[in-house]
Amino acid sequence: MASARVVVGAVAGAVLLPLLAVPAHAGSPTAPAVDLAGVRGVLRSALAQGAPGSMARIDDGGTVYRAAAGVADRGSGRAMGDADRFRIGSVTKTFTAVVLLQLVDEKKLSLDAPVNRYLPGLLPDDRITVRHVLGHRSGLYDYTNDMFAKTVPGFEAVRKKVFTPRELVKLSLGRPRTNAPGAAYSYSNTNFVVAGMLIEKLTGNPVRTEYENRIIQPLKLSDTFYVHPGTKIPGRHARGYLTPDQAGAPLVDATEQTVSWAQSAGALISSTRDLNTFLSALLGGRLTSAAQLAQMERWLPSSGSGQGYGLGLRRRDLSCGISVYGHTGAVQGFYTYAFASKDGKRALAAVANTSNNGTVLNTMLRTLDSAFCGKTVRAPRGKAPVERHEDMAPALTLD
Ligand code: REX
Repeated sequence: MASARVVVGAVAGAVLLPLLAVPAHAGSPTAPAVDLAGVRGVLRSALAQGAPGSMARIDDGGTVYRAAAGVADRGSGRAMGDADRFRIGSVTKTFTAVVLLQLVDEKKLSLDAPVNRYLPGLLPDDRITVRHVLGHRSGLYDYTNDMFAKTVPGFEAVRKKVFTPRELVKLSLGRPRTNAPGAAYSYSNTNFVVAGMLIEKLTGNPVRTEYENRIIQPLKLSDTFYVHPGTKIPGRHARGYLTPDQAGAPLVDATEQTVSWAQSAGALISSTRDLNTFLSALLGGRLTSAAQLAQMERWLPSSGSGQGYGLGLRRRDLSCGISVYGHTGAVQGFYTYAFASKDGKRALAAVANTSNNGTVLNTMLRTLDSAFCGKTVRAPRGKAPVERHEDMAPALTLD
């Protein structure tokens, strides 16, 4: 077993603390070395662009790289620490998909069966399958588009609200569907609310119990919680600051909220360590059968070039040609990137404690290049990328 070496590269405000140790690369011998200085530079840029704080952790074989910048709490001025918990937003979708794929392994669910087989009458179209829902190809409208059209008033209107999943689905069904079942990728939180309803119907338990029994406890994710409809983040955590739409308006502390508007689409709380453990376990084949992991990794094109979506799992093709697998998250006050290499041996989780700030979001994306491409971020001209998985699944695009 590889010995664990810890590398701390903490940045408080713009002041660099000294590195305590310089790691040798501990992952696959062919993988580029982690560029921790690059990660720290990205975290500092996010601060300059309006994030109060930012942090990242890379787990590479037995080696841990940590970096943090700025503050976790603007009130007290407490520095961001890489162990601070935070809201992971849509990275929750990967947890939800794993639970459902485990249920497929247990023969309790069929990916190509209509959702209505398990939840009779829920959806207005019997052609919408479980697979369509998990791949954002159902055509179910994303009710959050309307909910958060005005960022701060939209948030304050739901901050303390408790929805039933059926109420959220009803909001979606009040709008036309975006595409015929299976015909196109169209990102929608509605899909993963439906996924949560499937979990509850098939197991007879709340999603919280299933996350705990199937993922949190087996992987010993001691920073990971589903507290819905509770509003607080347990233990030491970063506060999250929502950026208003009006330039120059003060940030809104959004830390406390039910996240009931997202539930199984985005309400989990976690840490960078736990997210790395989770993705390494998933991609390392330790959470589902190989067959179900392969289903999660049947990529179809999603929005934006160099990206694919499987089942609750995103693929991003980096500038050096390496592809990474995981999810992004955006809930009020927090942006998250959680991605791992194909074999799960290297994982990165990076967070900024602000949201509704596209500049910060784009900047934080660059932590992926530093973590997985090292200093070499461009594939040589004319050379094919080293790793690509554009595994079209024709059966999924029937309409
Ligand atoms: C909600 C609005 C965005 C946030 C959303 N979040 O759909 C889900 C998520 C749960 O994490 N999605 C990410 C708000 C992107 C993903 O799947 O990768 N924005 C904010 C507004 C805009 O209110 N008017 O930025 O905090």
